[in-house]
Amino acid sequence: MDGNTNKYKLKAVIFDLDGVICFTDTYHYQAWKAIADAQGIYFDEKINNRLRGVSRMDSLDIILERSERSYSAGEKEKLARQKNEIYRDLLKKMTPEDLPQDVKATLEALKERELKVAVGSSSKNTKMILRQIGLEGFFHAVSDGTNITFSKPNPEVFLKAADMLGLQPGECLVVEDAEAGIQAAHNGGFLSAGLGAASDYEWTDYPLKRVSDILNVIK
Ligand code: B16
Ligand code: MG
Repeated sequence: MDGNTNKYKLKAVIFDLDGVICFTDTYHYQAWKAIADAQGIYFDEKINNRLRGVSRMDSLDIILERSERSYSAGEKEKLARQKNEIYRDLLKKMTPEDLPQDVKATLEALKERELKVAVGSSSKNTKMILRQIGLEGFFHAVSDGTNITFSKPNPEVFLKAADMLGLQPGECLVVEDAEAGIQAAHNGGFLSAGLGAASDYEWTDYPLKRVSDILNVIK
């Protein structure tokens, strides 16, 4: 990444949580699968991929697309609450061992280079997850599902993170694994780096094979 070609020099990296910093996606899948099975609704990994970066209630709406009946607002609230209870029980199993070494080393290297680091996640469980994996208090800013009204692809979660850091969007690189997240970054005027399937979405500025690849492109 050539900082000179950007309007601003990069001063911060905003990390998505699920699918970038750690792999809670498997726990989301298990919890939603339990809910879908109990309701007799078909659910598979392909549908699960559509839930990446999407809020809990919007995720439920995607799952209910396969249902033969409609659900009242109250029923939906109950299902979302049950899913979250199962999910949080699974999260209790996480430890600092669930922070990939590549991610840990990258976060430390960014701090050594005096870049700011932040989290931009749709999850309302972000603080619990950071605590479980030993990253509580590590980030300069944490923007998550508890401080936003609009979920990705709305850029609110990243705009709030930039605001907490006192920086402009053009000064921050967003690292994402989800199409909704890459779109959110683009919509907010951020540069984006995409992992996995997000490495070749239309709005992805920098494809990554692993998180540490961002160290090769940030000067
Ligand atoms: P919660 P991210 C997202 O996290 C997940 O990818 C998505 O599957 C989940 O529905 C969403 O958080 C909300 O999570 O139910 O814990 O509030 O990728 O934005 O870090
Ligand atoms: Mg994600």
